[in-house]
Amino acid sequence: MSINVKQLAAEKAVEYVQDGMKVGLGTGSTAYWAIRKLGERVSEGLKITAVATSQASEDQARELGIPLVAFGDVDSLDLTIDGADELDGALQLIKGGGGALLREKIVAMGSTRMIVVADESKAVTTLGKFPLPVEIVPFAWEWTVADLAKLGCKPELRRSAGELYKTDNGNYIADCRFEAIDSAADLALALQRIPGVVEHGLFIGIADMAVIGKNDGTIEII
Ligand code: ABF
Repeated sequence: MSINVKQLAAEKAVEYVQDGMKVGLGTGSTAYWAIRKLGERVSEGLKITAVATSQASEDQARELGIPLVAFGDVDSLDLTIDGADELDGALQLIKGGGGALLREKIVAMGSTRMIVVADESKAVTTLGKFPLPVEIVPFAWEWTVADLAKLGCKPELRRSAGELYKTDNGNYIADCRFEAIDSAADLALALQRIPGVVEHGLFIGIADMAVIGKNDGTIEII
């Protein structure tokens, strides 16, 4: 029987959740396992409250009986557990493959601690093989895409079923192929200077720990 490395990592991360915590629930197929395990612990008596980064995660949490609160009812979170598309040894991440990067960043930055859960295929030496998702406003998107290209990437507007993909916030996603990002910090600054950019998928100085499930059944913690 093959090991589910996403489940392995996610369940390890859930060990860091303690009674009384306010928890941010991530999105994606790895975060799914974390939410499932949290639901199990809640049914065994763990007392937490949670907010979700997507409708899918909210629905899953509700089904499992994890108590959800509105953002207006909490001013910060203790811990967020979320997946990533790529991560390096300095805990710099690319996120947004699932299109929820803005909500994920708001939740992660509102948390005292963020734990990334991933399988070993996500761990890289240099970020950039995964095209960096950048959320942009639809207004004059052609200019924003041209500005993105000037940063040395090949931007492509994301499509879904032939239509331009829209985020939950009504924006577009430009997937920017860099191949290698030499300085994520410099790139983040350059992206912030483009007025049509709402947010980008580089998470720098946000994650505190990564729990990586490996194919041999072990777990690496960064
Ligand atoms: C979210 O889900 C993302 O930011 C990332 O795009 C994705 C990772 O998903 P998975 O765990 O399914 O690979 O966390």
